[in-house]
This record gives sequence, C-alpha cells and structure tokens, in this order.
Amino acid sequence: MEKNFKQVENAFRQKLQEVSEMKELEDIKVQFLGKKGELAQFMKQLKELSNEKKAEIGKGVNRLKVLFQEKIDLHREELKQQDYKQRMQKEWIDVTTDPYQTEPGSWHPVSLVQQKLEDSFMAMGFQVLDGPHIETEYYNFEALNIAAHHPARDMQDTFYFEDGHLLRTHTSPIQIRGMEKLTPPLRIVGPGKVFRCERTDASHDSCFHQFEGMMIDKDISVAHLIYFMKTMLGEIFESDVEVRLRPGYFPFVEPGFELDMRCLLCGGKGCKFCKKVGWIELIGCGMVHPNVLKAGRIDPTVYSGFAFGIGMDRLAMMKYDITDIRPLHGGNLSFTRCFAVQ
Ligand code: FA5
Repeated sequence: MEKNFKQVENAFRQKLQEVSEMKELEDIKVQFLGKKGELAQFMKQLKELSNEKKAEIGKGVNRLKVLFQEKIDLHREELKQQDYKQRMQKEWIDVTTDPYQTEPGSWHPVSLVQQKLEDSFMAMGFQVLDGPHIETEYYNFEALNIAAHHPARDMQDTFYFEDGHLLRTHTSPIQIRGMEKLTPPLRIVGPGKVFRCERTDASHDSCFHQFEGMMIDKDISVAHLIYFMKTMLGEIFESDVEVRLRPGYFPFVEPGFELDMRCLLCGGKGCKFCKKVGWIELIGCGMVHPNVLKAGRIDPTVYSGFAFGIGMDRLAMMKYDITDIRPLHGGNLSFTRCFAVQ
C-alpha cells in the first residue's frame, strides 16, 4: 500500500511540473483531490480492511491531501505572478505621466551647440568619437604627459573612486583612445560631460561639457589650428567673432594656447560673466606634445598635430545670451524650452 502512495505522489509531482496554465492546475486538483480522484480511491477500500490498516491508510491519505493542497496553492501563486509579469510587460503604462501633456520636448542649448559643432567638423573631414565618463588615471593624466606628482593635477582636481578610477576632468582622454584606435593621418572630435571638484560661479560648474578635437598629419602647424578654430566659431555664431590667442600651459601640448573670445554678453565692456575683462576663455589648444603622440603609438619624428578642448557650456551661453552657467544644469524645463526654436 505504501508503494501505491509513493506512486500516486510521484505521478502528482510529475504532472504538477508540466502545468503552465491555471486550467491545467484545476484539472490536476480534480484528478488527485476530487471526489472520484486518486486519494478517494484509497478511501473506498477502507471498509474491507482491519482497523490497523484503516488507520495506516487514513494517515497516508491525510498526509498526501495536505501535501497536494500545499503544492497546488504554491503553484497557483507562481502562475499568478507569471501572468502578472507578462501583463505588466504587455500593458505597461507610466502612471506618473501627465495624460494631458501636449507640449513637445526640446533640445538643450548645449546639445544644440554640440550638434552644430559636430556638423561643422564632420563637414571638414573629422569623425566623432566617444569616451567613458569614468576614466583611469592613465588616460586622464599620465598618457597626457601629466605624471602623478605634476602640479597640473591640482588644476583639474576631481572625484576619485576607491578602486583608483576617477571622473574625467576633460575630454582629452578621447585623444589617446582615438590615437590607439586609428592610424594617422587622423581628424577626430569627441564631445561629452566632464567633472571637476571646484566651486561654482557664473562661468564655472563642477559638471560641464567639453568638445575635444585633434588633427594629426605630416607638417601640421599653428596656422592650421587657427584656421579650424576661426571657421568653427564663424559657423556657430554665423558671423565673424573677435578672438585672441595667448600663451596657455597644458602639459599635453607645446606650444599651448588659450583662445579667448570677445564677450558677446557685454560687447567687451566687462560684465559678471567675463569677470569685467571683456574676454571669455573658451578653448584650450596647442600643438600635440611628442610624449602624447608616443602614448598614442604615433611617431613624433614623422607626424605632428594640433589639439583643442572647447567649453561647450560657455559657447552656448555666448550664442544664446545666457549670463549664468548654473540654470543650464538646473533641469528647469521652462528655461530650456526657451531655446526650442533656435
Ligand atoms: C582643458 O580641459 C584641456 N583639456 C583643453 C585642451 C585640449 C588644451 C587639447 C590643449 C589641447 P581647460 O581646463 O582650460 O583645458 O578647459 C577647457 C575649456 O573648458 C575652458 O576654456 C572653458 O571654456 C571650459 N571650462 C573649464 N573649466 C570650466 C568650468 N568649471 N565650468 C565650465 N566650463 C569650464
């Protein structure tokens, strides 16, 4: 008799495993626990048996009844959960969405400037590359000729992870990644977010956007650099803009320059944004240092090149007459929507 209990239990477990729908589960319940089901068959034999056997079978039937009921209930819950998940995937709705919202989205001013820059440089034969926000010290500093104890690291303090990674302080690591991937002659640009641990004011934020560029070929000079910068600014502002080049120090270029633009917000008279000097520091640039070419596996005795890093937020501010950088990153839609039609 014990063997029969075992057989019924095994048959039940086997069938239950194959159940994938509620209807099949109800059928199994009827087959095993129903009035004419498997367990009821045992009960039918009772009257022909001794008291001792009756007790044994009654115990066995009760054990299976409880077990089957438990397993069926559990399986029913699992099927309900599965069904719920499937329905959620099919019938997904965002209950936080405003159902009456009819206003279209709009591009952020920095995105508008980025698109213009990409179009302008692509038309001049540059390809657009991307790079990670979380960088290694090697790509952000060392490969760019900024050794561990170089004072230039202080100029670009950042946020470090416990494993030694950091939030990139500029888009210049894209230069190294680009040189590793491509062979010269090459023309690349790389836009993106950068991060610095510094105080904010009207023209500085701790998270802002840069647009990196690099051109490597034979016989590249400062004249090429100036040509591309002027062409790019002319396209962004759709007019001639006044720029000045002054010496600037970046360990990854030699010579290095700061390209300033006449402040369009005050016409050069001096304001809060240009800190009363009439000029805005917009672009860091220069001729790529031989050590950087070597880090990019390019022979500096054969090739030379220029590189630049544009502050896209400041460019957007100039273009759209925005006098403070902070609202650019404030997430206020009524502010960013002002630029929708530009
Ligand atoms: C750099 O980041 C260099 N990597 C640029 C470069 C690339 C030089 C290639 C030479 C060759 P700098 O720290 O000056 O340089 O930043 C470049 C531009 O980013 C600045 O001219 C400015 O427009 C913008 N910028 C810098 N700091 C901030 C800030 N805190 N908030 C907003 N814009 C900033």
